[in-house]
Amino acid sequence: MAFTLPPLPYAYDALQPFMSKETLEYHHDKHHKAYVDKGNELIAGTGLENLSLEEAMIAAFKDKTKAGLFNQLGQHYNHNHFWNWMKGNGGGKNMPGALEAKITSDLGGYDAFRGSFIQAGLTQFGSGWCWLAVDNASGKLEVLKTPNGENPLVAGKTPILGCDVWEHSYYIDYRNARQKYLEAFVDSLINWDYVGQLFEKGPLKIAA
Ligand code: MN3
Repeated sequence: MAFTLPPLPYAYDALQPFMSKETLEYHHDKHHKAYVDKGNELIAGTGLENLSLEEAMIAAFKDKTKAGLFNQLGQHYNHNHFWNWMKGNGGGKNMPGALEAKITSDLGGYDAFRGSFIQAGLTQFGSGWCWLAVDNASGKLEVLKTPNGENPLVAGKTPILGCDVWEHSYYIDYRNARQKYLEAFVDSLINWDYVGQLFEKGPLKIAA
């Protein structure tokens, strides 16, 4: 079953002024589409074609000869969620109560989360992502960063929020000011309802 590019869950201008229509047109229509197309091309003939996206991604991660495929599938997975991790009039502390309580108990509260999430994104050298994830073994929330197309699933953690810190995500709107982009993401864009839904679903354990 071929992977497909999902439509954006909102209008291209819905995240302005924090993320422009131009950024979303390039990022969704060109970059994400390229991951889907290249992923479909590279998965052909590997025997992984009939797995779910998550299963195929983990299998490709474990096979070092499939690093190219892994990065495409990882980026497809990451971007599928990334569009939903944002909304107009989002961000700030307006989140579901159970999630807020968990952030307080595991991370020391919203301000500590905000600081460490932005710091993780800022200190990811080169392209990658910063994350809020649940460790499947301990059940605790963690803030972490990953390079390129990687994500917390490959380390036995369930991502519930992620921010793309590849330059294509912010260069049109913020030029090289990654910190300003990360601050805008946290303060004005996070769709906490979607983060809360993933939190309530609990650990995602992929058999592979
Ligand atoms: Mn991207």
